[in-house]
Amino acid sequence: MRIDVVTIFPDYLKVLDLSLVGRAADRGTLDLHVHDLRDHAHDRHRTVDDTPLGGGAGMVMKPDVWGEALDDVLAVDAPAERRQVLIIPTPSGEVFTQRTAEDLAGADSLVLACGRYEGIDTRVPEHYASRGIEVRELSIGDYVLNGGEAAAVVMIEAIARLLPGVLGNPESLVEESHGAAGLLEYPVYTRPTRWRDLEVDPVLLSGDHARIARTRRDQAIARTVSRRPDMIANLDAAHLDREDRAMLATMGWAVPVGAGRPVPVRIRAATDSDAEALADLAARTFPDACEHVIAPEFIAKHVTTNLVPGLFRTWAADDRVDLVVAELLAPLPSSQASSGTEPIGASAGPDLVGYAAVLREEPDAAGELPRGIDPRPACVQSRHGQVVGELSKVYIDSSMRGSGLTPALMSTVMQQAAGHGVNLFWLGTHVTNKRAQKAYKRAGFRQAGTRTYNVGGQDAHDVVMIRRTGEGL
Ligand code: 6SD
Repeated sequence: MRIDVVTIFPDYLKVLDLSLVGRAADRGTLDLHVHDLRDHAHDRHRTVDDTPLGGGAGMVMKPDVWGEALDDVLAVDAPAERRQVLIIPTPSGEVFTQRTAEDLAGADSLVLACGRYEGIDTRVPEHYASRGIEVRELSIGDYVLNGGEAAAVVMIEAIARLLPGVLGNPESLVEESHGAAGLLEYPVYTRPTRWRDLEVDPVLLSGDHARIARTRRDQAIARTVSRRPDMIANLDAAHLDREDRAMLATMGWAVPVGAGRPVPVRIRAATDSDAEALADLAARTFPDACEHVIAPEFIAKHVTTNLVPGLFRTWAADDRVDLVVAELLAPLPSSQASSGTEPIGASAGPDLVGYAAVLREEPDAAGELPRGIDPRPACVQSRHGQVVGELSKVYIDSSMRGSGLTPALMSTVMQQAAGHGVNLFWLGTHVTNKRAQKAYKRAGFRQAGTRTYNVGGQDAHDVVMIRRTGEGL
């Protein structure tokens, strides 16, 4: 590739003679030429600037001087199959990204015109574009430099390292930040494994390549969430596996059913003012858990008698109950909203899409257990000193199936309950609900037995699953 740079400070570009760009130039992969703009100014003072027409601060670079310089450097009658691009660094250009670098690395020759002062007369890019030259006005970022030279150095380095033979190890091009994955690069470590009291994750030393890859991907996600939420909002959901989604959901991003991208959610402890929204959510999610096995009228009876706002109000006030909700922070596009019949702005309450509760088996002053707690099945044996909690349970709005919210809510509520002393969790879920059983298994639960459970007066058969803290995961 041939690169020509036009500038009033040719020495500025000498940094490119160092390091890999310089070596590429030595080897002939890169043919770099730097030209002094003042060679095309013909007055005594070699003037390249003049005052702005219409007034204002500073000076503007003269189009006649730039025209002569660029006419010299641009191969005007180059064969059409040779791609030549005129690049003008400017803070008002389109943003130069890795995609731009990849695109420009495919050109045969680049000409970079470095401005100074207030910039180059606007007719210069206009003129060359009208003569059929591909002109790109590019910004390397939202900050203002004194001239185009530093920006030119940045762009040349980013482009040159993509040229075949420039980078020693082309492998390192595959995995890097701002590649197609849409995530920042994972953090990297080398020996010593313990440095100034800082240890590296032992997984990296395990030799277990699948676990290493998973850990790194989780770290890349965590980093991107905290540093570049704009990139998370643009992730293509098709490239996110189940574990990616679970990780994202714990960090406040969930992928709704049928949505192409993650949306912001908040997983938080429920309060009294969530009661109405929780009852609504319970009414629309409870039937999913058992609709094919229990008659609709029994389900309806259970919902209207048990899953009422008063239950959630009591739970929010009871310190033996850990109640966690997932709240949508921005409305879903209407095609994905499950309550599509609601007029806009009708529900003033929080937009809840999931909840999970753990009820600690501990009598209050009056000797009463938490409201709604199920009798502990015989297959759940608690040894001395064990604190039992019923996971009762994880309900997710149909718009959020597979969004990662289920594992995120489960781990949040169990962590919270463990902090309140619970070390033996149990739950009951309908024998036919294999999807739920799989999800609980992934969360570290295992089957302990079965129970018969009364839903609105009708018996249902449940699988009972348990998990001790520190077990399973
Ligand atoms: C006057 C210039 C040319 C001045 C620049 C480019 C970016 N991203 N920030 N600042 C810049 C380029 C500033 O000539």
